[in-house]
Amino acid sequence: MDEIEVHPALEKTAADIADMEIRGAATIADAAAYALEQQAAESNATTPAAFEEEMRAAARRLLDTRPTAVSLPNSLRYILQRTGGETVEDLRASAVAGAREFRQRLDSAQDDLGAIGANRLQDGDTVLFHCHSTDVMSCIQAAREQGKSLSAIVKETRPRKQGHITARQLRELGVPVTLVVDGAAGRYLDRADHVFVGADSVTADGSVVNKIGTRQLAVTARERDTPIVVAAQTVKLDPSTLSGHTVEIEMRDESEVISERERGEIGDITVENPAFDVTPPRYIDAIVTERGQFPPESIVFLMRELFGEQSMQPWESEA
Ligand code: RI2
Repeated sequence: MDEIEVHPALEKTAADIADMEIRGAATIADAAAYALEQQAAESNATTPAAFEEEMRAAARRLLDTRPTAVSLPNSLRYILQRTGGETVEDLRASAVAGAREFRQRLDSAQDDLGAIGANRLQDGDTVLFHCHSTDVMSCIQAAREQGKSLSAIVKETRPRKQGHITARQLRELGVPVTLVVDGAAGRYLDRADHVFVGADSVTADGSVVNKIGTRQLAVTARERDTPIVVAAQTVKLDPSTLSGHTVEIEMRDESEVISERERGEIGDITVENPAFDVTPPRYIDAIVTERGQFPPESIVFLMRELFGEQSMQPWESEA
């Protein structure tokens, strides 16, 4: 257990990520980077070793929140690998600069990705959506700015009904929305020209880890020949999968699925609430990143280029 106290603002960010007050892979990465920046800026450490140990403890606290979205460790790794120097002030300045650079890159990556994803959309197209993804919304916003008229079918996305967030934002972009329950997606795929989903992590073999229900949707979309596009900035690429690690699927509380009263009425049952699933590359047409559009099977080359030589866990304590 960490005995080092982290900054109260970082503690609050960690709690908000765990409670999903802060959610969405890119938004989590941005909030984590900002929290680490605050930790560095306001650290009272008096020696370089104490400063570095404090930063590692802060990163571990953030990592403890949710296990699946790789954007979180990728953001912490980016900053810790750029934190260096002989004095506390050097370390502080490099950590703050690293965090700011990371957040700027995240912002511009989403804009660049949106412009590429928008090219897939034609005027008059209907798009089917699952859950809520800021990377996906960036594609839609760019298409709307190009003057394309679109229609939307939005899956409710149980258990947390995050489709409602997508529906609201699509209305703000002037896109007419039809909201459907998850089980109706197959029927409505006949009306859709594309399925657009986000990602929490993308593995080296091109599998996409995303909100539960994505796999079922992708299999049905493939069967109907409806192209399925994944909008995922490169911060969603999981470098640990290059060396055979697997992505942990977060299991959330059963209270998101069933109330205590309902449970009592049913009797003795097990309730499971996995937040994510894994869609194999054969069901995905393209992964759209800020570096261009890739067939899922080729994403490994981009992953090697971006993460090839990096130390995997800079938040581990030094022996
Ligand atoms: P952006 C979300 O997870 C959804 O699964 C979404 O597709 C993914 O993060 C990516 O979101 P959650 O945090 O980074 O809502 O594109 O469980 O915003």
